[in-house]
Amino acid sequence: MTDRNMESSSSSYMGSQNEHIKSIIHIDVDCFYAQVEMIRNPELRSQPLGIQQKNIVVTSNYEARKFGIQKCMLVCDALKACPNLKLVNGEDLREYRTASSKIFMVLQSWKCPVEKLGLDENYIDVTNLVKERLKNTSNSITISGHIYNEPSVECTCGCHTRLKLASQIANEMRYKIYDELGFTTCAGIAHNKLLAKLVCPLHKPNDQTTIFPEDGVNFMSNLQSVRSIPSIGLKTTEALISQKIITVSDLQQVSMELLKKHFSADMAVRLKTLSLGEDNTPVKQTGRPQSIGLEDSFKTVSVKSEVEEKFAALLQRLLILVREDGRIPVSLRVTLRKKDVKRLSSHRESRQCQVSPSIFTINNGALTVTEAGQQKLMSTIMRLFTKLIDLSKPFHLTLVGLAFTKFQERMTGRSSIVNYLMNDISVQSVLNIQNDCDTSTSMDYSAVSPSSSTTTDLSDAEVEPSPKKPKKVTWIAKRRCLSKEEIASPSKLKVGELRLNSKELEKVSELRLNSRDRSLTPRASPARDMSDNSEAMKDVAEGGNCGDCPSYVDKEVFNALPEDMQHELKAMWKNPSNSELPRSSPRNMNKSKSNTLLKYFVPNK
Ligand code: DCP
Ligand code: MG
Ligand code: MG
Repeated sequence: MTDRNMESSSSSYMGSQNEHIKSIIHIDVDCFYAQVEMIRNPELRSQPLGIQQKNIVVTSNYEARKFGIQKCMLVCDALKACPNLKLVNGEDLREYRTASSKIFMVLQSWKCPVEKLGLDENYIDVTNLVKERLKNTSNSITISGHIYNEPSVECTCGCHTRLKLASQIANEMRYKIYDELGFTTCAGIAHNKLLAKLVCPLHKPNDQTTIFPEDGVNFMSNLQSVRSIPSIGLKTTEALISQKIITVSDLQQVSMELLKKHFSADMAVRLKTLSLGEDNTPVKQTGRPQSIGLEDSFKTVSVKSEVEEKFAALLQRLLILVREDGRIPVSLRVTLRKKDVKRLSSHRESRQCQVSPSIFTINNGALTVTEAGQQKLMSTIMRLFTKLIDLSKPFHLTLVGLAFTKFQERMTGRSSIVNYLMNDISVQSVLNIQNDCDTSTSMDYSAVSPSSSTTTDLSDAEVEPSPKKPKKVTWIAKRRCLSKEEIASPSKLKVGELRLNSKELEKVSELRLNSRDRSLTPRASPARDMSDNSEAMKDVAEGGNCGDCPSYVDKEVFNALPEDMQHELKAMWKNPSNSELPRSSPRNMNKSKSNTLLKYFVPNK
């Protein structure tokens, strides 16, 4: 490194207190697939074990690694190196996905942002937790695990203490994962994601390493290939190599001018800062996947019936994944990779469309699809397929893929307002999906109509107020405009049965406004938004404050209304002149403005 570069990088990591404010942990499971298999079958623990996918050993346990078995070794080579190698087929990823989710859940219990990276890695930003714990700690803090090269000069910003404390938290996390799930893991602890990930495997298996910021440059300079930097991919590596930038040390020393000649200015800066061990990307809390899909690749398929078989097999596997996920799919995407035999090239094409949530039913809490439902899905798939392929001409496919791309959350409570909201959301989302499909009359859009997208099968307590309109449509219509035409009989609206609460209703209004006004397809899970309403629910259940209500008012109905509506009504009752309604004569309400809330309180005849 040139003196100038060294100086600038040195000042950047020693100069500003904010530089090292974060405490990041990276956790990677040891020989992940192999551990899953060893936990399922403990007899495998004592023998060298390889996990096989097709003709490759994708990973092996540490016993096998003693024989030189490496990841992605050909099975034949692995067996040569270790004739006693026990091979387990690892092509079905379900158990690995389940284990991955469980590990993620354990890590979430610290209430810090957790970002999942692949199946066996997670970043955890423990910055705030460290700060909290520091407030309550007076003792000197010792490190847990290894330190990458204890630096002779200690940074003055306090990062050493914070990272030492983070190393103790990492140890707690690893212990809990082991204690609850049986997996050993490695951890890296640093002030940024880059260094945390890179030091994680330094003491494998089942151990952890902390690096202090001062050692970032030195650590990076020892990495042999620029490809070792996580965010540098194959193409960037090739571009760097073409400029004779091979090691990370080369990248540290190369001038910005040269980098900017071959990369965008942003990219050049990013490459340079990464090479110096700097990285300010945040740990982004991982949510649930936006799509769940599977693909199958093969040499060539040119017959429709074979394609159908492939899709049927994929669908079976996909339905298992969806059941594990628990959300209800509302959109399905079909992907094909077409081979152009003349040009010796291939390309991917996709089509997606709406699927009716009513295809999915809940049986003993588990998402299921009946035979008839599966047939419906298959005919949707094949219809999309024929949109992508002109069957009057020969075709050659090398891949088929299926994915569910939009979801509803499952309802948690009986008669939750979420049911109503969900339906509405699915209707909204269709509008976007329609743009993806190039047809306007297909059966896939049948779910567009509100009535066909009811989710009576999602809740055992949904009550239809009218055979013509699902209750939620009626209710939302009332909430929106309360016109006479739309509300044929307000008295029949049994609000109490909906067990609404103010928070839910506010959320509905907000969400509806958002989705309508901004034309958004709601991606965020509404059920998650509403999952913390137990307190408000309790308020409603314990019976509200209808003391001031006129006698004709159904208290149950009143208490079930959102607070703002309750206030509005009370104000009207207090001051009838404002509402143009006599407090004591409910019958006269029919003469009132069509949009008044008091219409809800016309007693049943
Ligand atoms: N994997 C895969 N194909 C690869 C690399 C890995 O299918 N080319 C799978 C198998 C691994 C899992 O991903 O078990 C996690 O990958 P890791 O690189 O973390 O490897 P391991 O966890 O197996 O081993 P280590 O102890 O080195 O982390
Ligand atoms: Mg691993
Ligand atoms: Mg890994």
